Amino acid sequence: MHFTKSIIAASVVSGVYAATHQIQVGTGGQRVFTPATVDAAVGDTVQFIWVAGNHTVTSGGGSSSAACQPTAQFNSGFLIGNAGQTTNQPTFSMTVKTTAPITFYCAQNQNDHCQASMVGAINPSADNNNANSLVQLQRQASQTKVGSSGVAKKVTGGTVGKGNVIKQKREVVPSRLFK
Ligand SMILES: [Cu+2]
Repeated sequence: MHFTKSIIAASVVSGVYAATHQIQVGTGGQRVFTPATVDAAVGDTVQFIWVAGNHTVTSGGGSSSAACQPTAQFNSGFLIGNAGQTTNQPTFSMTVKTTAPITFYCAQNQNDHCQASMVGAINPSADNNNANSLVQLQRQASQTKVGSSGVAKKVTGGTVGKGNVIKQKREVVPSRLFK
């Protein structure tokens, strides 16, 4: 007896709908990105919005030597969020071009933002032992010397603008594993 199995391949149409993921910078006046990680598809936009304080979002991290040091991928430069304001706040928007982890940190050396684990990732590794997981990014950053965060000079890899805060469904302040 023969059974014929027909396999119907479902094709996923990509690029039809591009989402925008918003990450708050400095929520509650704290040294945090909220959420610290997002999962994004190629073509999606990640918009960082400054809600309080003087911060950067700068590409870097992924190993002990790369923690709190800039790579050429992207950099917002220093922008200042006005605490308590939900409209017309500074933004840095970038288009996601890969599903590989994209890691970043805040280069503010006053009060040691990166060393306080102000780091994050787009499409981080879910494996907590992987260098591109949030846990390891925070660990790497917390172990770097205070005052040693690399400050990138040029704004690159995205666009600085103004925007409105989108209310977040999930927790507002992430739990901190280090510091
Ligand atoms: Cu900061």
